[in-house]
Amino acid sequence: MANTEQTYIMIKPDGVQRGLVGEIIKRFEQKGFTLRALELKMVDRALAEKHYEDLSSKPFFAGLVDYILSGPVVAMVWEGKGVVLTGRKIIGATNPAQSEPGTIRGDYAIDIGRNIIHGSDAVESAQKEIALWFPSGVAHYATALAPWIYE
Ligand code: 3AN
Repeated sequence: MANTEQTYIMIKPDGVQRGLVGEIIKRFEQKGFTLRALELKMVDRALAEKHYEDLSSKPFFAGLVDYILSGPVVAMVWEGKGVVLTGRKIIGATNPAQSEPGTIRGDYAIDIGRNIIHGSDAVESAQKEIALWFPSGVAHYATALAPWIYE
């Protein structure tokens, strides 16, 4: 069902260290999306390299992996109609210099290599990333939100 589309959102170490966890969660919550999973964790190198494997040939890959390992991340699953695409809009363009004000990166980041947050770029990659970061699955808890969000 479209209302149960899910995406993988991760607050990177800079976002955690800068105290932006609450602000980021607030934006997804207030939009009307549902939080389905959340974990604060240190990432191991194998997981970081797997997550970014499509970028492994890029010159910035080693630095990107070290950055993700540099402190705890907040791994989350968010759910709702169109959450993958809308989540990307809430986050803003990859390079904060091109992110619009009002987006997370547009409001809080300057450098592409310290851009605070990750969001899956397609439904298919979201499913892969959720399975990678939450291998034991995502529990389903009832929420009273749906009748107030969807017609
Ligand atoms: P997005 O995170 O918006 O999906 P991707 O998948 O192209 O963007 O890049 C993944 C991550 O790699 C970015 N969030 C950023 O931290 C890093 N990155 C991308 N391009 C560069 C670059 N030119 N220099 C340094 N880091 C980069």
